[in-house]
Amino acid sequence: MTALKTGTILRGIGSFYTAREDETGQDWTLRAKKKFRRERISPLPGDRIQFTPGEGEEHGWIEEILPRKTLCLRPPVANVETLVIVVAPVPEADLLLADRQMARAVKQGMKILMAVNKCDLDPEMAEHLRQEYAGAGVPVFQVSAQEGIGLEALRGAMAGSLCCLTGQSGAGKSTLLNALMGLDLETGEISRKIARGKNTTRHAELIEREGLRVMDTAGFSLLEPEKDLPPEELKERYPEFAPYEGKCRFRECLHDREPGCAVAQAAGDGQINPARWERYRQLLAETREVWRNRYD
Ligand SMILES: Nc1nc2c(ncn2[C@@H]2O[C@H](COP(=O)(O)OP(=O)(O)O)[C@@H](O)[C@H]2O)c(=O)[nH]1
Ligand SMILES: [Mg+2]
Ligand SMILES: [Zn+2]
Repeated sequence: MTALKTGTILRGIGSFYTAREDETGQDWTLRAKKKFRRERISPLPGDRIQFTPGEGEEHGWIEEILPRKTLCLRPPVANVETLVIVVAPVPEADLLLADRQMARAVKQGMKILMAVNKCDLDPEMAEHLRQEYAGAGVPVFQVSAQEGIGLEALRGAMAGSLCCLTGQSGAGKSTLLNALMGLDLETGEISRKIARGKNTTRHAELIEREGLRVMDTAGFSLLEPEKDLPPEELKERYPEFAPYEGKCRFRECLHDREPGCAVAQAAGDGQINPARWERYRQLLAETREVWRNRYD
């Protein structure tokens, strides 16, 4: 009986997984024990596991999947610790989308960074967003993946944490990953081909390089519709509201436009960024709508 090893799953192709052993950094080919299928658990990239290594050319076995710290569903990946939201002047930044993703990440206890890419096209944008997100405690990095500007600072903030980049198509995520990690991912409209037999489905893969650990996902969205989010829980995902909790006239205040709302007041005074509050109200309206229709 070989001793169990611990490691992290980098990727899965069909029923085969590649995992990197903690102790040696060696990569192993593994399959999942049958019990996982019975338990309806699929090993995911990012999963921390215990495994029995195979001997020679034989594959080994995944024996245990350790508890997940976070779970993203589209595509499914485990244990992402830091969400890097990439926005750019072109295509025009959708901050409602950014806020929605941020709220999901806050819920899971992820750290959030914002990378404002293509600063060569608009040198003002990052400073503007820095003000907008200061209250939320989100660090904003001005970068140009193409011109190689600001990459060291962003790399420093990402180091040591399992990161995932998200953002609108065309914001420059692939270009940024290439620049940060010295990779050669395809950018632009051409989809990335995965040269493994017929399997050309886009997948997720944990890449460790240059001191960074990044979950490379083609078209990561994190946006599994949240059918079970009670409207009153949305506000808990806005760190800048926290100092005002309990200060509204009504205890059950949703910080929409209720009389005596301390958050609305703070947004009016500029203590809370008014644009963030307005977008919160849009997301609140959406959340209420989904909640009302949750049994449909
Ligand atoms: N001007 C400028 N263009 C960039 C920059 N970064 C990426 N791009 C371009 O933006 C387009 C989309 O980039 P891509 O990395 O494929 O975006 P993705 O869809 O988010 O992965 C490509 O044509 C890139 O060359 C940048 O810093 N400045
Ligand atoms: Mg891309
Ligand atoms: Zn209120």
